[in-house]
This record gives sequence, structure tokens and C-alpha cells, in this order.
Amino acid sequence: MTSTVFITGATSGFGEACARRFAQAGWSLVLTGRRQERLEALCAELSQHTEVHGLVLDVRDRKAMEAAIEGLPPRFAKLRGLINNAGLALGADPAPTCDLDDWETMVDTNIKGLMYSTRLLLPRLIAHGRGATILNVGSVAGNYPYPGSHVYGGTKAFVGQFSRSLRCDLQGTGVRVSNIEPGLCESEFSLVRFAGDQARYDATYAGAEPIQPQDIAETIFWILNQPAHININSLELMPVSQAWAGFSIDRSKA
Ligand code: NDP
Ligand code: 8X3
Repeated sequence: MTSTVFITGATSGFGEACARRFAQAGWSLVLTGRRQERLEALCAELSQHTEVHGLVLDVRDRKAMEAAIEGLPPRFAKLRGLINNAGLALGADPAPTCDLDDWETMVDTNIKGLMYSTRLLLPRLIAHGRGATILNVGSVAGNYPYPGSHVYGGTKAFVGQFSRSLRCDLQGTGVRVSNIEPGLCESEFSLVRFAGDQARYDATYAGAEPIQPQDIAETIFWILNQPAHININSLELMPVSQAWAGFSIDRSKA
């Protein structure tokens, strides 16, 4: 039977690269995203190689998520993979001056959206059983703080702990849960974070040889294709150019 993977946020970056990687291997795809034109173009392209079902969806909209998932054609009754990828960071200003609406949007997308897709699709993953995988896209920001990471880092810390907790509840079902925690990767992520500021985007990646979306897709593909008795709990990856910066000390009291 053909394997099916459900990918949230497939209109760019990691999600799009995953869609291409899994299509190349013959998996059927359910692809989601808000930008309809991009989603339709990707679905049209990949449907020349495999079966593709597109859902124009905002993961923050619980009712729309419920309706779309309930309305999936019967051939998607079983899923071998769920890639919870849709997410974003908004801004990197210090906590006292940043925008509370941005904080709310990050929580609604990175935490609540991921909760909705997970809970609503769990029965279909359990129906597949052994070898099925929930792959959550966390971040190094969920493991280590940096100035301006505040709520974004908090949402990704949620993803890490939620992933580990889910494993406990899914023990015995055969369904695996993995969390990848990438560092600096080049994608529209930084354009979204800096509100379309191309100069800040360029400065983020300049000279750093960042990880590319295709690298992440290859890692995710490897995780989902591990033997069914192995669960990759978490996998943290950075470009070689990136490392930790150490503690900072306020010496203004001197
Ligand atoms: P992109 O901005 O390229 O992709 C983000 C994807 O998420 C898009 O397809 C976007 O689609 C979708 N998305 C965002 N908000 C929503 C929403 N409300 N409803 C549905 N889809 C949504 O960034 P990346 O590919 O880099 O990011 C993917 C994931 O990886 C995110 O969770 C991010 O936090 C994480 N990550 C990124 C890193 C990086 O350095 N790039 C490093 C570590 C983790 P659309 O706008 O069409 O809805
Ligand atoms: C994205 C990586 O370092 O910009 O999650 O937070 S970082």
C-alpha cells in the first residue's frame, strides 16, 4: 500500500522541500498552507509524479482544520506520516518593546496549530500503527535562549516537551514521535520574521553557509524511514558555522 504523509506549511521552505522529497520517493501527499496560488501550483506540479491532495488552511483556525480533516477522502483514512512544520517567528525585538499581537500569533500557530493537527490526525496515524511517525519541527530556540527569542523559543520548547509527552501516551500503538531542532536555515522564515526586510534577511545568512530546506527534508525523510522499531526522539542540527555564544554579564553596577 502507498504511504501517505500530511505536511503542514508546504507552500515554502522545509514543508515544500519535504513535499518534493516524499513525492520523489512515491509517497502520497496531503499538503497544506494559506497561500492558495502557491499550494495549487505545487500540487499541480507534484501530481504528475504522485497522488496529491491540497488543503488551503490556516492552522490557527480549529473549526476549519476539523472540517478539512473530517472531509479528507476515504483513501486517507490511514497516514504513515504527519509533518508538523507550519510555524513562524515574528520579530526579534526585546520583550519589553515587542508586539503582543506577534506573541499571540506565534502561540496560536506554533503551539495551538500543531496541537490541532496532532489531535485531529492521531486516529489516522494509530490506524496505520507500526511505522507511523509524527515529525514535529522544533528549533534550537526551544533548547537555548538568545536575545529576542522569548515567545518563539517558548513555543519551540513546548514542541519539544509535547513530543516527549506524546511518546508516553502512544506507547503500544506503534506510532513514533520525533522532534527536529534545527539552527540557522535559509528560508522565507527570516523574511517573515523581519517583516519582509530584505537587508536583514541577507545579513542573517551572509557568509554563514546556512542549512538549506533540502537538507532538512533529507533529514526528515531519513527519520520517517528508520526501521519501525526505532524512534528518533530528537535531532538537533546546526550549520558548522553556528555555535553557542556563552553567558552575558551586565556590568553596569560597576
Ligand atoms: P517558511 O517561512 O519558508 O515556511 C513556513 C511555512 O509555514 C509556510 O509554508 C507557511 O505557509 C506556513 N504557515 C505559517 N503560518 C501558517 C498558518 N497560520 N497556517 C498554515 N500554514 C502556515 O519557513 P521554514 O520552512 O524555515 O519554517 C518551517 C518551520 O521550521 C517553522 O515551524 C519554523 O519555526 C521552523 N524552523 C525554521 C528554522 C529556520 O532557520 N528557517 C530553524 C528551525 C526551525 P503560508 O504562509 O502559505 O500559510
Ligand atoms: C529558527 C532558528 O536560531 O532563528 O528556529 O531561532 S533561530
